[in-house]
Amino acid sequence: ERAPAYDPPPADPLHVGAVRVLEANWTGTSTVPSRGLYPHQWSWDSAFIAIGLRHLSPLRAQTELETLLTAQWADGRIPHIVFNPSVPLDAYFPSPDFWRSSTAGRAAGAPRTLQTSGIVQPPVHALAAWLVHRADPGLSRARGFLARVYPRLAAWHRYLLHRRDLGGGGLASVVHPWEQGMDNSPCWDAPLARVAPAPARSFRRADLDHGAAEDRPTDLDYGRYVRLAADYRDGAYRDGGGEFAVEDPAFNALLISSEHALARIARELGATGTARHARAERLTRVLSDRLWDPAAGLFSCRDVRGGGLIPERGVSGLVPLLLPGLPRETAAALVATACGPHFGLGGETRLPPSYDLLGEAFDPHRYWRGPAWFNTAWLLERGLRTQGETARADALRTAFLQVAGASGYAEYVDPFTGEACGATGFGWTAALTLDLLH
Ligand code: 9WN
Repeated sequence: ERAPAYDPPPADPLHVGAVRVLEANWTGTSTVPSRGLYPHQWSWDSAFIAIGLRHLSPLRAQTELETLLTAQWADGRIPHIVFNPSVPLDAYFPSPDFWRSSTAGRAAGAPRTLQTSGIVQPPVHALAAWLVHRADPGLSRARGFLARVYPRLAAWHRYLLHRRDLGGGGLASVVHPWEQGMDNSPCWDAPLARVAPAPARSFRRADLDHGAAEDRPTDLDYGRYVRLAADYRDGAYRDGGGEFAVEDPAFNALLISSEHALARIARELGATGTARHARAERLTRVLSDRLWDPAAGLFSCRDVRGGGLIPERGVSGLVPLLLPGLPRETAAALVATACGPHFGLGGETRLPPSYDLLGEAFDPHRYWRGPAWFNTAWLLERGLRTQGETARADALRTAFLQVAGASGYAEYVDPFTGEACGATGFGWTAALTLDLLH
């Protein structure tokens, strides 16, 4: 007797390709953003990656976050890089011998045996932990996943809301452009201009071994990044004294969104979560009071050292769309700005650019000075949905999936053409593709 005819379901090449990237970038305990350019574990990358991995393997998604959290410092900070000791020192700059976390970070409670950086990245982690839990609550409960991560996430938020309230108004400040994650955004040009760059000959850029120089930050930018990081290290990573301090809308909106997620986690663990939701709502009002720029129709960065809002439109200013408690008229103004001439969503651009299309510094290929990035596109997609803008969210989702696949899961793309820039096979691009496919 012949076996019945059987056609396996056609495999979606977009799904298969994304899975392949995540397999290739998985090290056994976490996922690298890119094998060549970024061969260690990055903090906000891992949060976005876990959000996608949960559809593939909830266990691996939990592990991704738990691995990162084992590198948390005693003061609550989650370092922006956890170094893989088996990767050669010269594969990435700045390397562990620059940060010297286990010695210079001792007073701040850096781990003794792991090597990490000493700065942080945006707090996407509690949001990621909640979404990972929801993918398989049974497994999560059986492993005690939330019970183990909750105290660490709570300490992380405490660090940001207390030690990092450098402006004194209730929001967290970043003390280095790498902390906000959009490294060379024109929003940093004015506050960075005050920083004396470290001499170019005092360091060697490993990024240029992998990326085209015209797609990367400049040597002058790097000189300033190195100076700020070295000063922070030389001050034993104590908070408060640095030359650079900025309140950023995306960083704070992610903190607020994660605070809502932490409230849900607390509830799942048997508490009420009410105080955390209330704090998130209060922080949403503080964000509006301190960073809303009514004339520009978006949120701006506040230069805490220079005093005042920075008059540049970055995609970061649209990310507060994520917040359910945003006043109606603010949300409407943000949608209008996203879809207007500065960002061209649903019109001129395929995906939202990282910076104002009409801004003087706009450059469609240079890193965070214009190209579109998939993590911010994912955040805006979620934000539009939160605000009830379903048709716009659907259109952005479709564009995301098309451009991600066609670009080989690129790190970032030309916002008009979708042409790939930077690395391909990039972790969060693949992971967030999986998330939007589900
Ligand atoms: C510095 C890893 C990281 C991302 C950042 C992105 C880039 C590092 C670099 O790569 O920054 O942290 O060397 O340029 O700007 O958002 O987390 O993917």
